[in-house]
This record gives sequence, C-alpha cells and structure tokens, in this order.
Amino acid sequence: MYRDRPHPVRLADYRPPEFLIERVDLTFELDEQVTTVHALLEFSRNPAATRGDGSLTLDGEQLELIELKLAGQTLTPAEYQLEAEALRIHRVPDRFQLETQVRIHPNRNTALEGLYQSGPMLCTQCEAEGFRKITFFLDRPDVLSRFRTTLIADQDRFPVLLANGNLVSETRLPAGRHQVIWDDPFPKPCYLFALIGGDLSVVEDQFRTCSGRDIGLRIFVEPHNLDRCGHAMQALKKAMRWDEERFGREYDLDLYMIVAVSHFNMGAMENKGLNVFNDKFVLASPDTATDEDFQGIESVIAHEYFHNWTGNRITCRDWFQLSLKEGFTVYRDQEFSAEVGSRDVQRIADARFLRNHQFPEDAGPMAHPVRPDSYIEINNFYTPTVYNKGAELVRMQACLLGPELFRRATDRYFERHDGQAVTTDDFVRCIEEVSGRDLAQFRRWYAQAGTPYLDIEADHDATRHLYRLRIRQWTPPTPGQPVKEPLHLPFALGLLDDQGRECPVRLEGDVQDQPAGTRVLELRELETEICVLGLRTRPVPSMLRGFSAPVKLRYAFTNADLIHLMRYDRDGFCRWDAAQRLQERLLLRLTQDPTTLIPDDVVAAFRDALRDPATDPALIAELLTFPSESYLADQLDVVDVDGIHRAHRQLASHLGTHLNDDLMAAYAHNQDPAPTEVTPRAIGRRRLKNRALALLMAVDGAKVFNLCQTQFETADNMTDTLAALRLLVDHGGAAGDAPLQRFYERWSQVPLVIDKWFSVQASSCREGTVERVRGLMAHPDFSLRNPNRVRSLIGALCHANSVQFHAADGSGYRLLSDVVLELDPLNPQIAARLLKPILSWRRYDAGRQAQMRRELARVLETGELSADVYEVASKALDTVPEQAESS
Ligand code: B3K
Ligand code: ZN
Repeated sequence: MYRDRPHPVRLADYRPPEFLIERVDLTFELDEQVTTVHALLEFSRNPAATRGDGSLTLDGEQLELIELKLAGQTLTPAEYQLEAEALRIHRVPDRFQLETQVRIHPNRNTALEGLYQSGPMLCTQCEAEGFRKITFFLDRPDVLSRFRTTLIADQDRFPVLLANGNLVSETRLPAGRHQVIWDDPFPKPCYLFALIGGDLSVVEDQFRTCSGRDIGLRIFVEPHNLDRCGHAMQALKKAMRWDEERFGREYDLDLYMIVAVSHFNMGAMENKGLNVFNDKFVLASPDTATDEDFQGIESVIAHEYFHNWTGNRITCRDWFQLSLKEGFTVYRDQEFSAEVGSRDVQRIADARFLRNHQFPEDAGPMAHPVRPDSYIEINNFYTPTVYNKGAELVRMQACLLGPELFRRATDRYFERHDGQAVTTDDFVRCIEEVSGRDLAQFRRWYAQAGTPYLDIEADHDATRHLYRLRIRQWTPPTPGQPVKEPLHLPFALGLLDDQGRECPVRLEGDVQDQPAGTRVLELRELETEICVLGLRTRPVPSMLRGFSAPVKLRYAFTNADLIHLMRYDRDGFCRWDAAQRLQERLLLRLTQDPTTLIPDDVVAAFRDALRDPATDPALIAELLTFPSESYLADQLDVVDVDGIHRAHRQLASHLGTHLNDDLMAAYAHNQDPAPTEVTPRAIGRRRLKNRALALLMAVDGAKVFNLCQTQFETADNMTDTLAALRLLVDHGGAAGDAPLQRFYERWSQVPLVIDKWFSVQASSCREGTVERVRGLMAHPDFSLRNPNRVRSLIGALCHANSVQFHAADGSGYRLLSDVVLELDPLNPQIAARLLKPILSWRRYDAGRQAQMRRELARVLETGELSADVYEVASKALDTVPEQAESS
C-alpha cells in the first residue's frame, strides 16, 4: 500500500544485475497459517555488469525474517538493513552462499500473488513480482537460476505436493508428514517458479514427441471435477503437436502438469512444467460450459503451452519487454486456433477484440506503446496493447516476410536466444537478418502508442483505365507522445469488379503479370499513392485484407460498395468488415435520429447472407452481429449511451421483423442434431441459431417467446441454455425471474455456472440492473475474495453493460468506486482492472463526466491506495506529472 507517491520505473534506467544467482535450493514447510521458507542461494558477481558499492539488495515484501547467514555465518543487525520492500546486505564478496529463512501467511494473502490459499489448496502466482512475497531474491526476469524445491507438509491435508521440473523423491516423515523434492534442470527467472499443495485428483495421459520421447501429461483438479478435464487434455495434445509442426518446437521436460485453482487473478500461468490455471480455463462439460468456454480452454491451454518456448526457454530481459513473450505467444495461439478451427472466424474475433478493447485503450489516458517506457505498477501493463497489439506486430512481420522466411526467422530466434533473457529488439533483429530487410521504421510500432488512421481516397480514370488510391496515415497524440512518426505497414489490397470477380492489382513498373487476387503493398510514407493499371471499370476496393495492420481505415464506401463486398469478397475479414460498416453507419444515424429510414437494399443484403448455403454458419452469425455499444460509443465525439442502446434495439427489431421468415428458417435449420458436440461446425451452427433467436426476440411476439422458453427448458447444452436465459432476462419481469430461479437451483453446486448466473443478471439491459447488482453483492454466494465472482458480477455490469452502467443518475459509477475501495486492500490487481470503464470519462456528456470524475477523485483521495489503483486513477485524472516527460 502506498503512502508517499509511488515512483515510476523507466526503461531508460535498465542496468544488468550486479549479481547472478546460479542455484536456488528452497525448502517449504507448508501450512495455511504459517509457512516457513528456507532458501539457499548461490550468488556470483555478474561479469557483464558494472561494479557497485559492494553491497547487495534483495527484493522482499511481507516476509518475516527469521534467519540470515552469509557463507554459513549469521549476520548481525549491523551488517544488513531490512526495509519494507528490500533487504540490504552492506558488504558481500564476489561469490557467496546466502541462507535465509522467512515466515509467510498464505491464508492472509488475499492479493493472490506469492503463496496463497485457494479453498483447500495452497498455490503460487509469481509473475510479475510475486516471488518477492515468498523469499528474499533478485526478483527480475534477467536473473536465471536452477531451482531445486523441497516441499514438506501434512500427508492427509496435502497428499499432492508439486513444483517445477522433475520429481526427485518422495519420503514419509514422522508425525503424519511427508516430503517431496523437485528439480528443474532449466535455468529460469523466479517469476516462473510454482508450487502446489493439496488433496487433488489427477487425469493422466501421454504424448510422444517428434523425436520419440514420451511425456507424461497430468491435469490436477479437486476430486469432484475429475470428469470435466477431457477437453483440456485434448487441447494440450493438439497444441503440443501443432507447435512441433508449425514452429519446430518440441517439449523439453518429461512431465507437463496443469493444476486448476478456483481463486486466480487472470486466466492461467505458464510456470515451467507446472502451469497453474484459473479453473474456468480447464473444466468443461457440455452441460456446464458454453461453446465460448470450450474455445477459451483450447486457446488458453495452447497459449500457456506455447510459452514454454516463447517466454520460458527464451524470456524477457525486463518487464518493458513483456510483449516479447506475450505478443508472440498470442500470435501463436491465434494461429493455432485459426488452424484447428476457421481462419476467417478467428481473424474476425481478433479484429473485434482489438477494436473493442485495444483501440479504446490506445485512445485513453492509459495509452502506452507495446514496449512501454515507464510504469508505476507492472501488473497494470498486462494489457490488450501489450498482448493483442503486440501479436499484431508479430503478424505484420510474418506478413512482410511470407511464411517460409518467417519460419526461418523464428528458427533463428529460438536457436540464438535459447536460455537467454532478451528484448523485442533482439526478436526484430532475427527477422531483419534472415530477410535482409531494414525494419528500422517498423520498430516504431513498438515504441509509439496510439492507433494509426489510414484516410483513403480513390478515383478512377475511365479513359486511361487507371485506378488511384491515395492513402494518408496519421496517429493522434497520446499522453507523453504529442508528435507521431509515420509507420511501416503491410496493406493487403484486393479489387473486385462489378461482377464481384477479383482483378489483378497491376502497378506501374511491374515486370511480371499479376494474378488476380490479393497483393500486399507496403506503406511507409505519410502519403502514398497507389496507381493500379488496366481497370476499365471502377472496382470496389477490398482493403486491409485479413486485417493486415491494426489501424482504423476511413474511406467513403457507398452502401452499394459495402453490399458488394459483403456478397462477393473472398476475404472473410473484409466481408465481415463491410457488414460492420453498414451496421455502424445505420446505428450511428439511428442514434442521432430514430426516424432514420433503414434502406431495403441493406436489409436484403443481410437476407442474402442468411440464405447463402456456401457460407460457413459461423461467418453468417458474425455478419449478423452488430458492432458493440461500446465500440459505437468510441465513434462519437460525445457518447450518447441511451441513443446507442435504442439504435441497437431498433435495428435488431427491424431485421427481426423484415427477415422474420429467414431467421425462423435459420433457427430451425440449425437446431443441432448433435447438441453436445463442440466441433467448429456445431459451434458455428449454434451461434447462428442463437443470433437468429436474439434478432427474433427483439420483436415482441408470443410465438418466438415460446420458442425461447422451450429452448431454455429443453436444451441439454449450456450454450443454448444460457443464450435463452439471457434473452428471457432481458425481456424483463417475471419472464426472466422464474428461469433465473430454476437455473440457480439446478446449478447451485457448480461455482463456474453460478458465475454465469451472476453475470446474466449484471449484463442485462433491463431497468434497475445497478440496484439488482447491489442486492446480489449481499447474496451468500458472492464474495469479493474470488476474482471470478467479482468479474462475473461487477465486471459484467461495468464492462459489458454500457447502458445500465452509465445510468444517468451515476449509480453505476458509485457502485464501481464503492467496490474498488473495498477491494483494493484485498486484491489491488483486480481493483485496478475494474476501474477501466471510467478512465475515459472525458468522452461523455458533462453530467456523466462530472459523476465519473467525482468517483475517481473519491478513490484517489483515500489515504492508503495500492500502487495499482493509484496509477490508473491518477493517470485518468491526469495528476501524474511524470507521464508528460516519459516520451
Ligand atoms: N503470463 C501470465 C500473466 C501473468 C499476469 C501477472 N499479473 C499469463 C499469460 O499471459 O499467459
Ligand atoms: Zn501469456
């Protein structure tokens, strides 16, 4: 907790560590109330660092020091200094052994960082800086050590004791205790350390690697969850095979373990050989998990597995380089999902996520580059920018090189940097060397925050058969970066003729004939002119195919252009983008003026999409899904919360009315013959069916209402049950109350389903939701100590329910700040994350602005805020002077 203003850490101040720790030998005597940690550390001076004053400073927080020995000699109080967050030893030799013993209290650890208790088990979370809450250490990612871990605990309460690496021995001890020793042969930074103690059941399987080694795969869960691990295990095996084939990466240890815990701040953690997971991303059966949950599990399991190479074998030099591992690993998991599912649908999901979450971050007070240059609390920088924009930077480089060269570049990266802690620059250098390209300008993407705009104009010269595109790029200023430089980006272009056929993109100076289809051009200048030859008629441009760069493209498409692209474009992203643009245009007009006419040809285009037998149902569902209310809000100078919501309903009800027969047909046709199957095809059909139902439900009518109720009552998979429940609840009143009650009774023993019960209510647009959420906070099943619960109730209201959260009376803001103030002393990471939706208060009308500011100020005035909450709240109110200097 901070009392004085916390100081920012700056990239420019990076220095190599003065000491390295070659070996770490840890012994834990585990107990929920008091755990003792004994550490034996082998230090040596780092030859690559400049010599300091001969002292050593270790990180350590909330540790009770009970023993401190250097080279076997207990240090006297005069020889060291213990501070709140550090242990300073005044004089140390060049090589020495340090021995410490500390006490910690897992049951009091509500921040879920370090060693903590989750239900009956003990577990750890060390990234980014949690290891310092376990023992005194050089808690930084560029100190790589070999770890040996001895765990001692009561045999009955903690029969399973796990740590990183290979099992060395298991021994029974007197007094009902036992001891288990683990050894990890791979040097690693301490943020990858993990241990687990608990009474867990295990699902076992095997994987034979490409070189013929057999790897034991184990998923540990609480005994009653044993039958819900099958999907996670399949996903793990798929990911292991895929990484061998696509990136040539083989697994290295003999054992790969995953443990599911129910109290976890994020999705999962890639600790070496011992991944710890939020149980939401492990446990699934068709009756309890939605399709989205199944897909989430597959991609998070893959993501953590891929970290074994991108993160663990090669790690980050410092936390400013976080995107080195996160951006690359997200790219890898996106590619995996694209290849095991549908590439188009995956790319649309990537683009939607970026537009809904990363673009607003880039336009708000917390905007930061993919490689930030300063932070107050690193936990605030596990962001869509570092993760998802970071993945886009990797993707753009892959696009510039093409698949073969890119594979050679990643091979070189893995070979050169294995076992090292490196920077994003080291990654780009491998790409440059292999391709012979100069990526100096491209590197700006890592350092420059903000989403670039591409403003495009086109004209066609019918006599000279010339088509000209003029592209101007610019990036709005962000905090600390008033002036932006032009970026280097791939611009994938296709041109469609009036029959919807692809034209060749033939440019002046081409020596070879161009085939019809996509051509990847490169933009570098502020203004670029592209002159395409040989076009008799004016084509319709299909731009940024595959979302080739994370930018905002502005071009005066006509409705007819967009309908043409929606109908004919072969590029799934551009087809979807055309549908989004049509909807966005209509929705924004309806927001301003509810009497706006909805053109028949637009409705007809959606009808055609619904009827198209050649299109994947999942893609049709995407075409019929409107841009979110929060995305539309971002397009307005002053957000009109209620107008946008009304427009959404109006367009849904218009389509529901005018496409009634086709929607009914799609609903009936996609009633799944295999309702518990989770193949991409079955998932796509359920998505389309439930989107059709939602549009139909936007029109009042007994027939469809009964359909929805029947679906709720008879569905045997959670996707259909939940889709129907949401609609019934949104409908309001008793229509939703009885199903909610039934749902609760049916699932009261399954916490992950009860999370859904909370979130359906909190994300409902029905009146009085804020009050209802306040009421639910007093429900016996609600607890601020479980992050999944907090996200499912408070997160759902504040992050996924614009119209109710931004209620004009300010009640949503008040609820949020009340929760943040209560949660901050318990779990600062989650508290800081919750604040996100009010950080962009400047974008709202004067009344809401004042209310949001008041709540932010109320939070900030509190005496003992965490650094996490202090950083976001103060940056939102612009009270951090350092920010301006940090460009
Ligand atoms: N590396 C972890 C995230 C740790 C977050 C710490 N606040 C999970 C992941 O990205 O795979
Ligand atoms: Zn990750």
